[in-house]
Amino acid sequence: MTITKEKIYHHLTMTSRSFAAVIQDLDEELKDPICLFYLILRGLDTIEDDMSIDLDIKIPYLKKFHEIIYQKGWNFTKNGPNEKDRQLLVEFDTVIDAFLCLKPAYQTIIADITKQMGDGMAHYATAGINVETNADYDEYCHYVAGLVGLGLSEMFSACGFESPMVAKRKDLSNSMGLFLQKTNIARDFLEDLRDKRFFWPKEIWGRYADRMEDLIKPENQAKALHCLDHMVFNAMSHIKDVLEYLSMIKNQSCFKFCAIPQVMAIATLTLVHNNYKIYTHENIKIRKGETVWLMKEAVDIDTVAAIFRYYARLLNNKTNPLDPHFIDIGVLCGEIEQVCVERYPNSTEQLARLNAGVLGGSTGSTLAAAAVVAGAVAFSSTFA
Ligand code: D61
Ligand code: MG
Repeated sequence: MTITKEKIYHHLTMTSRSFAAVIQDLDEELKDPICLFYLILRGLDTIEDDMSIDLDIKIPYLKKFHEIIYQKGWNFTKNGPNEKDRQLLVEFDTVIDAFLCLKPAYQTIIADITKQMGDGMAHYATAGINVETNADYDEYCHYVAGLVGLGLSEMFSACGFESPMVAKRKDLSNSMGLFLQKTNIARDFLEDLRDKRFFWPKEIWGRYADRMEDLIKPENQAKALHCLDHMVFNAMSHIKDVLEYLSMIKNQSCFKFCAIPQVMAIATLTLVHNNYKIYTHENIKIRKGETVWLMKEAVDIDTVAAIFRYYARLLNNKTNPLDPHFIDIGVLCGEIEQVCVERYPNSTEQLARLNAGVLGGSTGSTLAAAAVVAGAVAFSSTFA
């Protein structure tokens, strides 16, 4: 049993840069269930992501993965040698053993979400099916990330840490996943293009290019930045829901677990915004010092609201007035500011503290430098 436990947390640290720390800081009751929820979906995603597996093999595995997690001894060795999390599936029997030790209520939630996600992935993996419309984009992101939010909310409510209302608000739980996934999809354009995975909806990129791969041509730079601006605007539409969801979370360990990925996402989106490097470089990431700062500060709703106000201002200042969504982004940033001032009045005081720290303190120099590198006219906000 202890052998299995060690293996599980080994798999977690091997497969996740961003989620390993927040999962390990959860209260004892939820730590193992959420760790296994993560590993099972990461296993499923490792089949989805592998473009070297034939569709007639891939699709049945995606659809039956929710049954596979009950089959002691099962593992999978058909991933290509370079697939990043292939080892997790090679040793998946250790994940299954630990899953079968969970309380049945958690097993049921995990299996149910795995079934829905596998069906959705199978649909979008099918030849000839692509992310065409904005509605498709929301649907695909619901399958691969929104459903994770739904499952987590069910776990929070099932164990009594949070009110039943958290599980009832599926719309808000879904938005938690969509904001994270859409930020990744905007950031990972070049990597996904290289692997022939197309997640940007044609309804958006089709307004700026005839073929998606034309966006990286140097002569299309202006169009490419307009398209990116559109993708950033689309992702930002979930921010108000994210703040409302976070305001319902009362348990401290659940709050940090939920809030840290979201503040990392708004910081990442601010870095991505109006940044041509998205089309020329893979692995665009926020700096280590900025991550450390965010993980330290994202402890309560007032500070998290202040962090969102901070980045909304920075992001707004990076918008080019010639961008087609210059006004739309300005309006959204204004709405974020307004919602925060109305519902989280203490965020104003927190924002002043954050700005003072950024301008003066030791983390400050890192952040100010990051803002300058990002090309922002930092701290001179239209809202100030
Ligand atoms: C609160 C806290 C964490 C939340 C949340 C609410 C709501 C949703 C999510 C986490 C899910 C966010 C997913 C965003 C990152 N995207 C990916 O990892 C893509 O794969 C999606 C399918 C597998 C989802 C696995 C997952 C992720 C985070 C979890 C979790 C399960 C379970 C519990 C807690 C967090 C992306 O992966 C790229 C890659 O292979 O690295 C892709 O293939 O598009
Ligand atoms: Mg995937």
